[in-house]
Amino acid sequence: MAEIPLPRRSSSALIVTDIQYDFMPGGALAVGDGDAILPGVSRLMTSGGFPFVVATQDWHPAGHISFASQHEGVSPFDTLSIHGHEDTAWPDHCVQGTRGAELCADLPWDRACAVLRKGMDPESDSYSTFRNNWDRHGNRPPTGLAGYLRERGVDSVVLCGLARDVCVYWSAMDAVAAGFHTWFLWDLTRAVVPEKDEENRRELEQHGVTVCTMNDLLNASGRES
Ligand code: VGL
Ligand code: ZN
Repeated sequence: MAEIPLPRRSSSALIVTDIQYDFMPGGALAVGDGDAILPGVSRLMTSGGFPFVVATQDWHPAGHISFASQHEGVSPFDTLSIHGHEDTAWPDHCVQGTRGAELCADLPWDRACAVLRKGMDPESDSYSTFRNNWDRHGNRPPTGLAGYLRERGVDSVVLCGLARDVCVYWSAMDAVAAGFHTWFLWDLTRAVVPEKDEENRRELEQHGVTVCTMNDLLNASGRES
């Protein structure tokens, strides 16, 4: 098997995506088996292998445009058009200030140098941690994370969290587009729609994302500092 190229220790950031109660079992937008990734994510956050750990937090105002409840006759997980782009209608989730929007207390958040909140524009969603979805002006405004990471000397990002096929997927695509070397820790993600796993994985790899596992990183002896 070909050797997997590894991120340089000194210039890589671990991005821990949307580990919030609403995405856990019993949450408003529960991702199947979402809690299974917590021990591994915790281990990586404390491994000392990443000089930068960034957390993201889905943080919607009540009545957010992505909620099915805001659209007549639309049910959660239906497809709808938002500002002319096909998107998914979600159950109400991660509403600012609610328990479901909190970061799960099981993880060592004291290790994070930044917590990036997203999805705050009432009229635009934000799956990716680098850019919002399409807004009413036809733009995908940047969140500023790419600049933050670059200013800190980061050239490589390693992604984990929820959901594999939504926020982690779009973060990986935008990370590559922004010029970062990008790793996707497949076993430290879970999907809303696992039936599309193979298709999504192929697309990620076609765009230049390296899909790997936590053990690929932990077992690697040759990870340059
Ligand atoms: C997410 C759907 C809606 C995610 C956020 O974190 O993957 N999915 N909002
Ligand atoms: Zn959301």
